[in-house]
Amino acid sequence: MVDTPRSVPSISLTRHLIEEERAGHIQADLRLLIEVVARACKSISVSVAKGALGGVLGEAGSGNIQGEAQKKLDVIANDVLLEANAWGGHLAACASEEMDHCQPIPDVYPRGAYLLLFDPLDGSSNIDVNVSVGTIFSVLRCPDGVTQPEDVHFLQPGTAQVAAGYCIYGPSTMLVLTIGHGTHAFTLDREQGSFVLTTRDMRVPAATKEFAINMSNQRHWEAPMQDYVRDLLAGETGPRGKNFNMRWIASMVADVHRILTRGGIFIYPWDRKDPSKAGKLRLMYEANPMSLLIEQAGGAATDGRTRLLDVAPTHLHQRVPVFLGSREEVEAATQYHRAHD
Ligand code: AHM
Ligand code: MG
Repeated sequence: MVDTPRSVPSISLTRHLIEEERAGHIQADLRLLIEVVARACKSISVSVAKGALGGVLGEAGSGNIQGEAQKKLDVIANDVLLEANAWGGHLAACASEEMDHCQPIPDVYPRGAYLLLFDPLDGSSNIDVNVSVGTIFSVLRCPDGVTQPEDVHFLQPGTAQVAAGYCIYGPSTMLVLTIGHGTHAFTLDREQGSFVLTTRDMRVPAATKEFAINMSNQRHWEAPMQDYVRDLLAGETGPRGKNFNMRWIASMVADVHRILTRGGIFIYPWDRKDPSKAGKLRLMYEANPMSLLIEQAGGAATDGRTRLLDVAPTHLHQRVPVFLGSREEVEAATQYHRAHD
């Protein structure tokens, strides 16, 4: 029989954030903003869980700015996040992977001090096959004196994020959050309707024998990437001296969650297929929030050459190569690229 300890009082997300406020790590308006995002994620979790019974599967019949077909749940999740965050008074504007431009908070509501960015439903290709998907979010400060926020005001490096996180809709729904003081995981208690702290201070092991990559793109990679993966696949008699295992869920949220839990390296590299030759993932909605979460858990994140959090964005929907996870492995992959330049 499994012994479930009940003596430790459970710490809700609300209590955790209040304790962080008392410790001087977060201001009250940011705390309330995070609570609103968490509430929106609970609502998205309900829609995702209904699946075919909720009539939420399949295509929406529309496309986003990157020319990708939107799923019904992409649109539903985007609307839930916009609606939940419109009236709280903590935000100046939202930007989403699913919208061409940022959306300022409507004039009928007070505007707050923050900018919120999100990928409302990451891993959309997995929605219809009942595999984990998620919501990724990032919070920036609205620059001082800006009353009418525009896209340009979001173009801040990842180091400027004041909070970042994701919610994974898997066998259980979990919120993983950082406000710059560690990365913490909360599990949704469906009976109570609240997120409960289940892992304080997640740590990514420094070394790993597991990598995550879509190998079908191999022929589109640049030379140092080809060399790096060739050496991983060579196993213990090759230059890396160990046997690597591979995992690829095709939901970044799920792959990063595995890495935060047991280590590994996640890679979406430079890719000749993409017109900007950057790869697939978006700097502002995916790479930056995930990089902050990983760094706060002791891991590393680069674009193959430089630290991702230092990249100065030039446009809202910019794509970047992504290498993140166990510190020693990210350094090894980055070294292959630097040595080649
Ligand atoms: P999405 O935000 O449109 O869902 O796309 C991002 C997803 C990531 O979650 C995942 O890592 C990647 O795309 C998978 O790409 P591919 O289908 O090329 O393997
Ligand atoms: Mg995505």
